Amino acid sequence: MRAAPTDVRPVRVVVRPEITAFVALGANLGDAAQALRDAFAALAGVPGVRLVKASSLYRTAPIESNGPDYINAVAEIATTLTAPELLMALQAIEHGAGRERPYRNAPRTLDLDLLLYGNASIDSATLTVPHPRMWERAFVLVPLHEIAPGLVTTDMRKAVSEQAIQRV
Ligand code: A4P
Ligand code: MG
Repeated sequence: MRAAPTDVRPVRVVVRPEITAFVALGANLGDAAQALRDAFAALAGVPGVRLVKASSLYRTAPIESNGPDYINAVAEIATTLTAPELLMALQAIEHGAGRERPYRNAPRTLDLDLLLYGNASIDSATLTVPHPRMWERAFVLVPLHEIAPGLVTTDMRKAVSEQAIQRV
């Protein structure tokens, strides 16, 4: 008979609840549509992230930016990551897609912005959630409405109806 173990300590396993979050995807350099498809796959591959819904891809005119038209989309995810951990994961995916930041709103190979993280309000040096400009932009509101219609009212969509956007 084996001796009973004398030094067994309880292990505390912390299971974090899943939070629903929304991520905006945008690109206007190189093969932007392919960059967004790859980004959806990369998001789905992040440990602690589950891709719940992917919007269609949309071709959009640059807003306060220059260069070619953008391709934009929105993802709904369920995640056990904290918001800062999620931001780091998004930035790692951007980096992997060759993102450079020569100046503000410069054309980009891939931009991933955290729009909403549960119902959290975050205002730190590196992260503002909800994303402060999301409600002014058709390139966010139209794909967000496609996958989460309850979050975007008709009035919100009317307010951005002058901005050119077309489903790819
Ligand atoms: N940061 C703070 N809050 C967040 C957040 N919620 N999500 C900080 C992501 N990042 C956040 O971001 C700069 C810093 O913002 C990060 O270091 C992070 O700590 P960035 O990605 O380097 O720069 P950015 O994306 O150029 O800045 P920003 O302010 O997010 O730009 P906007 O206002 O989102 O505008 N027109 C079309 N048609 N489609 C577009 O996708 N995008 C922009 C970018 C402009 N015009 C566009 C589009
Ligand atoms: Mg960004």
